[in-house]
Amino acid sequence: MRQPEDRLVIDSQQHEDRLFPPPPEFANRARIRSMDEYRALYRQSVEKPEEFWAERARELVWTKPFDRVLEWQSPHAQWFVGGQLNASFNCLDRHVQQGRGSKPAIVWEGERGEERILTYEELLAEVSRLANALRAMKVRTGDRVGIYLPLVPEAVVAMLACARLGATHSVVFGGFSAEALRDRMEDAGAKLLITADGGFRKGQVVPLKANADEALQKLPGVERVVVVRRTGEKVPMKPGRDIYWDEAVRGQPATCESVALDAEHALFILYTSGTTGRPKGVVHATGGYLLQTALTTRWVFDLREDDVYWCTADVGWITGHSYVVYGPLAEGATVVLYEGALNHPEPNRIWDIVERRRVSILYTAPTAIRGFIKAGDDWVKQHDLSSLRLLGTVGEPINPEAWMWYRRVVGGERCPIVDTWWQTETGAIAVAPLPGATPTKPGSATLPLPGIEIEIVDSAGRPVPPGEGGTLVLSRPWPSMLRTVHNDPKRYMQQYWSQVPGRYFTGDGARIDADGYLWLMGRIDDVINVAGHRLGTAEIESALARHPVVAEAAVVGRPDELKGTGICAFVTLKEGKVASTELAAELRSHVAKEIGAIARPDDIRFADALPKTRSGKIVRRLLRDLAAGRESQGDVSTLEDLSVIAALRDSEE
Ligand code: 7RM
Repeated sequence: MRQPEDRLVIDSQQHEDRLFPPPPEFANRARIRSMDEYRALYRQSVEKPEEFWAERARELVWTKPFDRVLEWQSPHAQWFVGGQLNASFNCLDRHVQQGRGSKPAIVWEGERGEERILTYEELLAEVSRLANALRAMKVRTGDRVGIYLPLVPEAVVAMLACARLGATHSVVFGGFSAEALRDRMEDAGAKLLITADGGFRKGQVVPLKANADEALQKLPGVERVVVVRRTGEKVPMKPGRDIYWDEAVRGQPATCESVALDAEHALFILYTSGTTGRPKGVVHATGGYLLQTALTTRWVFDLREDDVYWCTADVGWITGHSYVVYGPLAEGATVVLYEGALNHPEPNRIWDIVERRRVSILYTAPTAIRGFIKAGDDWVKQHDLSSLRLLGTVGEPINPEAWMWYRRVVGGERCPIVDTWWQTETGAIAVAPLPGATPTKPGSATLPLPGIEIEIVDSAGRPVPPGEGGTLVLSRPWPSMLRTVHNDPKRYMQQYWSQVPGRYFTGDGARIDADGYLWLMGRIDDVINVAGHRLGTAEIESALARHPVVAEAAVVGRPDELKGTGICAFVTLKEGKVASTELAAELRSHVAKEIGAIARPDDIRFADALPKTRSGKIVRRLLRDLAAGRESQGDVSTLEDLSVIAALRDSEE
């Protein structure tokens, strides 16, 4: 196991001693108001975990109460065994029945400025209509449904309609390619796909339907395709397979009884990159996931009835699942949904939305924050941001400079910042400050939330002393943990529970300081975090290797001012193929086409050979050093003579 010492560590994290206690005005009104309260809650959660979770789980609406809280046969957990509930009911009907029907659930804004507001009552009606339509198309409890949509209200409606029927949804981010979509739909065994004629992104049309058609060419298992009209462009519709959303729901009743599902029923599968070329289908279970996303939304965002809450993530990522859809809707929040790029048409689009919608809670990514810093403070200062009361970040470590800027320029030194650490696999936020209780340190995700136990271990799995770096592991099961890897239970075991036996392996390097605060230091596996999104280097390598001129490729991350990590690909060409700037450009587009634009390499560096160990493993550490050392791409048409390094390495071993 590689240790974090050979990873980039933001130096200033090491010496950060600024401490920001919660502002008293905030703490006085907060849901959790003091460290004493946090500690008491935490203690209860680890000393009597079953009581702790059971008490809170009873706040959800169960059609059948659970018999047992937890069945733990490491590494397999079952939560709320015997209980039945429905996530869509808990996110919608419950609030309508409690008299919040006319409260806005979704405040949507299109990139071109269009607006749609759906109250809880209206959202419930839309979800019910689609659920009825899906049922009419033979979608049954347990079937898988693919969702490949732009960030329009229909994306949320589609997820909740699936949840209503107990069809397991698998959302694929609209920025992914046809190939990526096909792989995921195939692995998930999807029966139906919900997509759109297109989407808008930075003024351009994203051809979602064309991608879907390409993906489905060799996927007869996907029997039906529902198409949202978004761009209004004419797209080919395959008779018998394709139907427009509006036609599918026409005449369908606006009520649809929700299906009572076992707590362990698979709510969704979400694919995430791992250390191999094949993404993993992370499976989440209904009861535990819903409970923990709801509770963490309440605790970490201190959510109140009158908040206007905006998490800028796309529903194609786990952050969108947990903190755009399930967590906030289970809590009855008003959620802002924005279709486009945060800096389109100008760098102030995000601040314009905050001002006009009176956003009170803003949750975004460090990469976005660094982009705003680069655009300049003036874009922010044009706007009245006094509605904001809380700021959050997620996706990657935030450098203290960016944290301080976020606090000062966006938060007016008035808003607490919650730096939230979690993963697709954890389902919900695991480590974060409680804004009314926890004093924050810029760059630290601070302390574990109730129910989460963290440890830092060395390569032998032994706990390290405070302050020392190691691997972050979670030491007990939690309700929203992943249940398995779809179609690959072995991988679930190997990837998460074998590296440190009995502990959940996060893949992150970290240290815990003398105050117990957690400092993340980046991935220690071959996963890179580009602009807050996880990419497997192996995935990019296989994409490159599929290009006819490529003999071999090795992909590493290197520091990038905006994206946190940039992608650098070392490529050796087949005999007789000649490196050139044009070829580099072609390879970059090739990867974007194979995976999606987020995976497009920043640098292509042609090499005559790749440095390898005797056993044939590419020495990535060397390549990382090389990639970090020379920032400029320079003339990519020349071959780098890496055979020397390769030879050097060989003689060392
Ligand atoms: C929510 C999400 C997970 C990986 C994780 C980390 C990194 C996420 C933080 C962070 C430092 C944070 N899910 N990460 N949040 N690193 N501080 N607050 O991003 O599955 O896509 O990625 O992201 O490396 O393992 S994810």
